[in-house]
Amino acid sequence: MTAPETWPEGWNVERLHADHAQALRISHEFYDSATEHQRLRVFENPTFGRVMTLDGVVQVTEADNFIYHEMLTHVPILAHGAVGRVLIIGGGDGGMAREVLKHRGVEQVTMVEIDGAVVDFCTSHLPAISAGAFDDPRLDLVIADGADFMKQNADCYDVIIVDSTDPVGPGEVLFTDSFYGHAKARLAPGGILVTQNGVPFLQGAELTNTMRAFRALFADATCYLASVPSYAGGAMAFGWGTQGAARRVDLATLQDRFARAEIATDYYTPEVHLAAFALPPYVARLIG
Ligand code: AG3
Repeated sequence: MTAPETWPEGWNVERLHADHAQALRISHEFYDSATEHQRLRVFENPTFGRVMTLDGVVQVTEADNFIYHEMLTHVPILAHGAVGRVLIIGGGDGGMAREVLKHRGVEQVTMVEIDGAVVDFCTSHLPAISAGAFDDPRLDLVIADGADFMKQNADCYDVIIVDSTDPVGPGEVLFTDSFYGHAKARLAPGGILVTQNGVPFLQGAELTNTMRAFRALFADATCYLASVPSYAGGAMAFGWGTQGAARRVDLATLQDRFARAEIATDYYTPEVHLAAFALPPYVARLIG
């Protein structure tokens, strides 16, 4: 049986997977229109707060975005220990920049977002996500294709964060071997690449492909996990690639760095950080 043609009015139905859908009730609609690149919708849900979807797929919610953003920023930044420059690919809602900029040692953040409309609409309709990040003088916002930028740019970064959509539509190029190769070339010595890699229970092939590419490029290639309620289907995987030894950082060192950073978190702790790299066998098998 195929999914019904029409879904109940007043719900956002996410059809990212062949055999699974997720619906969120819309208690108030703020915006729903096509940008130059994709369909963008911002609405209110009583449990998740304001929600932003791209082509129907939940990207960010006010209530649970802290999990995703804290884990893609504090894990690589604190594992590295001396991050000055960060590159964010995607991240138009500003949540990633918000968490990166909490690190006082970070001098410069370059954010490359393909869709300027996402930045504009999130700044006006979801200001709590960026929380002022776009006004920080350390942030350099570039509206451009992330894959082109990675090819053409010559700067080096201590951490590169790929905050992409899923590998359908505009985000697809951000999951290719050539993109990962260009990203590696933009890492400073000891630099770390982290990526959004989907929910492995439902998107196993995506993780397998990225990890195959990472293994060919990096001395240390793996993924780590966190469960984000609005990314349905179980834990989400984050790709991790580096030539350095940042993954071997011990708990005491992380605790010391985290204490000095004086950052308040709702998900990240040094203990959660180390535990996130423990992979259940169903995920370990997918990464090969
Ligand atoms: N971008 C990642 C959304 C991935 C959703 N995928 C899924 N549910 N499988 C989030 C952007 C937040 N800055």
